[in-house]
Amino acid sequence: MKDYEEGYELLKNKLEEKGIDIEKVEEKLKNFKVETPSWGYGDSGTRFAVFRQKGAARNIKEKIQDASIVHKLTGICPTVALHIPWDMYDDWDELLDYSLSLGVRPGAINPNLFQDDDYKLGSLCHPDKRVREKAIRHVIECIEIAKKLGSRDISLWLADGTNHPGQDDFRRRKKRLEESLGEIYSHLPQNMRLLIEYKFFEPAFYHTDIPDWGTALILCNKLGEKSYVLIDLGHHPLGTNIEQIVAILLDEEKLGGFHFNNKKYADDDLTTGSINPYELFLIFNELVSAEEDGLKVDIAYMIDESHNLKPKIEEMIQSIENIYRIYAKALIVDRKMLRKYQEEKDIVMAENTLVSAFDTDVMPLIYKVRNEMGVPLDPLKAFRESGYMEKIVKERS
Ligand code: PSV
Ligand code: MN
Repeated sequence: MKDYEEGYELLKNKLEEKGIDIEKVEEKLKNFKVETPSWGYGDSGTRFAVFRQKGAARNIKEKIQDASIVHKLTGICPTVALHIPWDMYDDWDELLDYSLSLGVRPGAINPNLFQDDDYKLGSLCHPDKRVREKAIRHVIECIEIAKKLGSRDISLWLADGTNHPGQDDFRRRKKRLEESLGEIYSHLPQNMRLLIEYKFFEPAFYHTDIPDWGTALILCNKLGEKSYVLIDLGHHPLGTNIEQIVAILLDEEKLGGFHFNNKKYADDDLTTGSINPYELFLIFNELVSAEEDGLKVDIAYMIDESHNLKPKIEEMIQSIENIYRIYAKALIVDRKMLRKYQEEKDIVMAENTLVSAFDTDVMPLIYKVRNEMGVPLDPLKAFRESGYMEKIVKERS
């Protein structure tokens, strides 16, 4: 008998007593996928300094190698998001073959509209047509790359905004943005999606052109059915009820993507679930509930973190562990009882229904699923024992 089997039987009985279909839960866990970001494997820093790590990936192939080891050990990360031009490559067919040979493939393509001198006053909202056209051309180039790689999503985040009142005109910028996005959208093939990410401040300090989900939704609705809002967990003012935003966008069938991370103060990109795991649970609770209510939920789950203190691959595995465990907790919420308590206006028991799922140790369930998927029960331990880190430190020194 394996160590977790007794715990699994107990949990199974408990869930079955509540009428929860454990096989369905296991199936969902097996099908869950989360994308890791290429920029999470290379050296990065704060605004003040870059702290280099021994063994950090130096180019796109090494980033893909690292992403593939993460997938091998977790079984749920088969794609890696690319950032252009950071991950520019001269032969995309070759890069695709290389990824596939390692068991992963490129995922969302992220255009970079913030790192060029021309973008000092904005990209798609810039006052000058020349700069807007350059930014549009870059996104169209990303669409072409996505086509070659078989990627479905273009994930767009803009640094556009102003630092000073009066610097530019809000409504004019909005019109420019709509026009630029319209041009980009007209180049998007039928089977691709444009994900629009919002962020309330930074790098612009006075105003940001896409500051919130409402603005992103207005833009998506104007563009059409191939565009969706992307929620980055770090992009809200403190105290924002993110799970409510999730619920509203799900109900509008306009939520297309997620960037997981956690924040303490601003867009800190901390380990997902490390600061407020209960918030992450409440977010997953909305996602699971919408799916069970039959809403169309087609969401690209992605991690958006780039760490410079923790070892990068270990940190990625740690984030994935938190995401998976908390997702499993949301899958075992007793939804029938929750609805019943809500209808009876029994606020205490309704809340306790959520807390009880959150407090449940779901690890035996996860171990069972991992065992059946043929991946290590403890991916972090397996990574530390694999010798991979020592190998890349030597190879990449
Ligand atoms: C910057 O805030 C950011 O984290 C955005 O969320 C993007 O998704 C990511 O960087 C990559 O450009
Ligand atoms: Mn993001």
